[in-house]
This record gives sequence, structure tokens and C-alpha cells, in this order.
Amino acid sequence: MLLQAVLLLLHCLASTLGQYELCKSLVSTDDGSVWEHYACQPKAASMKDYMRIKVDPPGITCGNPPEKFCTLENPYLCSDECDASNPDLAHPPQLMQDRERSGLITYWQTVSWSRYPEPLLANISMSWNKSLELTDDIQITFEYGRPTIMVLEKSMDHGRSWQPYQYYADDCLDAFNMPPRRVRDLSPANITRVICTEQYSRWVGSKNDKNVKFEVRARFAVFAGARLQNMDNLYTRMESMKGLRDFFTFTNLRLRLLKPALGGTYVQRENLSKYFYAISNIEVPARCKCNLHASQCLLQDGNLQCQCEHNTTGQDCQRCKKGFKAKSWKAGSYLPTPNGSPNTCFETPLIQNCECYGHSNRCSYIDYLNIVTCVSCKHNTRGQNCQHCRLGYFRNASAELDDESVCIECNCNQLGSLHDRCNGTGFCQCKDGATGPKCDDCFPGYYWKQGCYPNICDEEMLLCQNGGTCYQNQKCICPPEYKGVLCQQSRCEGGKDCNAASSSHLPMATLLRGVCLILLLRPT
Ligand SMILES: *[C@@H]1O[C@H](CO)[C@@H](O)[C@H](O)[C@H]1NC(C)=O
Ligand SMILES: *[C@@H]1O[C@H](CO)[C@@H](O)[C@H](O)[C@H]1NC(C)=O
Ligand SMILES: *[C@@H]1O[C@H](CO)[C@@H](O)[C@H](O)[C@H]1NC(C)=O
Ligand SMILES: *[C@@H]1O[C@H](CO)[C@@H](O)[C@H](O)[C@H]1NC(C)=O
Ligand SMILES: *[C@@H]1O[C@H](CO)[C@@H](O)[C@H](O)[C@H]1NC(C)=O
Ligand SMILES: *[C@@H]1O[C@H](CO)[C@@H](O)[C@H](O)[C@H]1NC(C)=O
Ligand SMILES: *[C@@H]1O[C@H](CO)[C@@H](O)[C@H](O)[C@H]1NC(C)=O
Ligand SMILES: [Ca+2]
Repeated sequence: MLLQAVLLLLHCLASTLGQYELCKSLVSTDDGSVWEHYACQPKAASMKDYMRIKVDPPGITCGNPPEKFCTLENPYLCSDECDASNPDLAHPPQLMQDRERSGLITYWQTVSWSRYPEPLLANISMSWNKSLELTDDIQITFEYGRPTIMVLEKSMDHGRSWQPYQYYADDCLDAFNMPPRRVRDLSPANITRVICTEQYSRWVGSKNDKNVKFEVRARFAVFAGARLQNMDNLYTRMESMKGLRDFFTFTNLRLRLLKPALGGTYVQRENLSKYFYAISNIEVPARCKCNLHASQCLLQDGNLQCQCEHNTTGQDCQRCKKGFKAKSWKAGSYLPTPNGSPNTCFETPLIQNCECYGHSNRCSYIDYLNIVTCVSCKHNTRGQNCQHCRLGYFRNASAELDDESVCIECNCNQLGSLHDRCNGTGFCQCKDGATGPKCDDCFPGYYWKQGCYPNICDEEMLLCQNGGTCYQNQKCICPPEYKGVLCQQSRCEGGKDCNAASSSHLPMATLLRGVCLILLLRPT
């Protein structure tokens, strides 16, 4: 009884703080103890500990060969040396994510801008191989000045596609043709707008402010209040406002550094050793995205993995476990407060062994075969367990059997293929002369005109003769005095008028052509 009270108390406390840390708790009822389930999410963590970091282009990191650097404040002070072969003087990328012992700042540093006026460009790519949700400001700490121009980008699909997250410049109009904005000017209606800010790029004298932020807290505050005291309101919006949750979701981040700090308006060409990038820390406070189906996210085989509850599974708990597909999968819901709805996956025991990989939830028993088989398989599947693709579809190799997009349409070209079916890798069966996975190309020696047909003429074997030209491999366009498929035949061949000339040593064709020309040019 006491334990139950404590759990309940814990739970209430968690909910009011908008924490959602518990997926379930044991509750006593008249019928004994039962599990109660709630929407839940993992704690926020410092994700720099798990990030894989890569810098581009190759050779952008300083120290190979060793180089001396000056500072912007005092260009005569050039005591900093970078030497990749000396651990004390090297500045490799991992120093952007290390845990610094008190007082000792460690940083990644680039080569200097010795190739001015060619731009000094660098990309920093950060990947996690896991969907994450920002919980606080991203903060990048620059030693020796913040860049004059840079862009923060994000990917939500492991780096396949990218989108800008925020632009940073000392002059937004000039650099990106965007009006400068501040996050605090955003309203609930345009909170997910991608802006350009001048707040973090202006030169503010010496070591005044080293940080560049992507403001998450200020965006949360629009809904949750200045001290984030009303997280429930934020979560309510996350459920109702299209795109709001996605805005804070990412699997990869990329910093594109486009112009270093100048310490003034102009670049001093006579001494370029004071222009470079140096980053000592990249802080990414976030939590694993587990679709409100896990309260823990652990490192497994080097990758973050949600510890899925509610009979869900997958890296992000994004589907129902095998045998728990009575209803289609749904993300957990923060609503209704205080507990949220877990949207648990339920067992599918409608008939024993009715496994349809989520493409059907009905089976029937076939008496004379003594088998249970799925009925009405959806998503273009078929088979006893909906485990095959319908004719005219083929298996999507990157999708699991229970994925809605497991079957891809063959899309065979109707004119070039024998039928609309394809083999296991999507190749259609082509008619004579047609080729390509979908039979929409022709073999050499064939041309396409509502199907593939053998060339009538070409530039090699089937040359049009007597000055004829080959039109799209389909026919020879002959000079007026010739005819035939290859213009090989003179129009006056055998005609009475053609016999007039009598020069015997000329080849017959030349002779005929000459005669015809005379006939054609003859005044009437
Ligand atoms: C330019 O840099 C060099 C080091 O490469 C330094 O010795 C010199 O004092 C600097 N000169 C000026 C004018 O900044
Ligand atoms: C940075 O990444 C972008 C996008 O892939 C690419 O276009 C650009 O060339 C990269 N820059 C450098 C310096 O590698
Ligand atoms: C990414 O994570 C998935 C799921 O945990 C794993 O199967 C895959 O091997 C990982 N990829 C890399 C490059 O670590
Ligand atoms: C967002 O909306 C507010 C109020 O409607 C407006 O003042 C502000 O300029 C807008 N910001 C952007 C970036 O569109
Ligand atoms: C998940 O399935 C198991 C086995 O049927 C069951 O004991 C458990 O209560 C289920 N969990 C939830 C959250 O429904
Ligand atoms: C194949 O499956 C993957 C994973 O579900 C999906 O992202 C992709 O769009 C599918 N491909 C096609 C052509 O439907
Ligand atoms: C499908 O046909 C193509 C082309 O003939 C072949 O390369 C491929 O291996 C075939 N795939 C399967 C699964 O048979
Ligand atoms: Ca560091």
C-alpha cells in the first residue's frame, strides 16, 4: 500500500513537471494488482557524448604541415602553433565533444585563410544513427571569434535529405538575402519558421561572447511560459500543431562554416594567419525519440536504442511487436493529462497463428487444407501470411515484412514489356528489342516508337544512300530523284528518258544521277 502511494506520488509529480518518465506502474484494485500504462519518454541527455563527428573538406584541420596562428585582437601576437604530429599542439575534431577538465579549454582548429580570396569553408557533420528530439538550446562555442557567416542544417532521415535549420550572418540581407529576425519575435503561428539571425555573428570585441545558439528554450517558452512552467501546454501543442514535433526532431546536424570572424570590416591581406575557425564545444541537449513508448534509451552495440514498452519495438518504438497487431500502431499521446494515453499494441489472437504481418487482422480456417490463412491482405500483399507481393508488385528490399511499403509496383512499360509482372528485384520481361529494368529502353539497333522496332537506317550498317538522310532510325529521307528504303533506287531507273546518255566508263549510279539532274533542270 505504501509502495503504491509512493509510486502514485512520483507519478503525479512527474506529470506536473511534464516529465513523462514512467511507462507503467503496478496498481492495486479489488481484483488484485494490475499494471497501469502511461505515455512515457526518456530523460534529456547531453547528446554530444554519442555523436559521430566528421569534418570536411579533408585537410581542413590545422597542423599538417604545422602552422603558426595570430589572434584577431593582437596580430603581432603569433605564439599559437598547431602541429598535428604533436599531441600537445594538435587540434583534432574530437576536441569539440570532449569533457574538459577544469580550466583547460580544448578545441578543434582549422588551417588559416592563407588562400584568401578563395573562401575558407568547412563542414562539421554530426550523426547519431537515432532520431532525437531537442530539449534545450544547441550551443556551439567558438574560440577566437564567431564566424561571420554560417548555416546550421539538419536531417531527419540519416543524412539522405537535409534542410536548413537556422542561418547566421553579420548581415543577413547581404549574405542570404533574408531579413534579420530574432527568435523572440516569433509568434505561435510562425514558431517553426527558419530564420536568419545577426545576434551571434557580429564582432563584439575581444572574448566577449563565444557562443552561437540554436534557440530551443525560447521557442518552447512561446507555449510553456518564460520559465517553462507549463510544459503540458507545450505538449498539447505538439500533438495538435502539424510540424511542431518534427521541427525539434533530427538524426543528423551539419554546421556549414562559410566565413570566419574578421575582427573588423575588412580582411587584412598582409596577414592571413589570424583568420580561422576554432570550436571548443558543441552542446546538443536532446532525448531519444521513442514515440512515447519508452522511458529509457540505452547504448547497444554502439547505437542508442529505445527500450520499448507497450509491446512496441524498433529503434524508435515505431511499430508493434510481432503478434501484437490487433490494431495498427500509434505513437503514444501526451493527452489526456496527467498520464497521457499509451496507445499500447494489443495481442492479435483472433485465431491461433493468425500472423499477417499487419496487412490484415482477419484469418479464416480452411477446412480441407487444415490451415489458417489471412484474408483480404492489404498493401498489395498476398499469401497465407500476407508474406508475398501481389502480381505486378515486387518486394521492397529495405522494408521489413510488416512495413506498409513492403510491396513496390513493377511499373513495367506497357508497350515494351510482355506483361505487367516483374521479378524479385523489379525487372520486367521485355518484348524483342526492348531492354532496361522497366523495358522502356531499346537495344542498340532498335528505335522507340510505342515499342521497340528494328532500325530501318543508321550511321553504320544501314546507311542511306545517294545523299539520303536517316530520320530517327525510322526512315531515309531521300533526295527527290531517289526512292527505296535506303534511297538505293533511282526514280528514273528503267524509264525511257534515262537511256539517252551513253558514257560507258562511268558507274551506272553516277551516270543515272547525272541524267536525272539534266532531266530535272531541263526548262519546260
Ligand atoms: C603577420 O604574421 C606574422 C606571422 O606569420 C607575424 O610575425 C607578423 O608580426 C604579422 N604582421 C602583421 C602586420 O600583422
Ligand atoms: C558542405 O556540404 C555541402 C552539402 O553537402 C556541400 O555542398 C559542400 O560542398 C560542403 N562543403 C565542404 C567545404 O565540404
Ligand atoms: C544504425 O542503427 C541500426 C539500428 O540500431 C543498426 O542496425 C545499424 O547497423 C546502425 N548503423 C550504423 C552505421 O551503426
Ligand atoms: C511571426 O509572427 C509575428 C506576429 O504575427 C510577426 O511579428 C513576426 O514578424 C513573424 N516572424 C516571422 C519570421 O515571420
Ligand atoms: C505486452 O504483452 C504481454 C504478453 O501478452 C503482456 O503481459 C503485457 O501486459 C503487454 N504489455 C502491455 C503494455 O500491454
Ligand atoms: C521501401 O521501404 C522503405 C522503408 O519503409 C521506404 O522508406 C521506401 O519508401 C520504400 N520504397 C518504395 C519505393 O516504396
Ligand atoms: C531479375 O532480373 C534481372 C535481369 O535479368 C537479374 O539481373 C536479377 O538478378 C533478377 N532478380 C531476381 C531476384 O531473379
Ligand atoms: Ca573541448
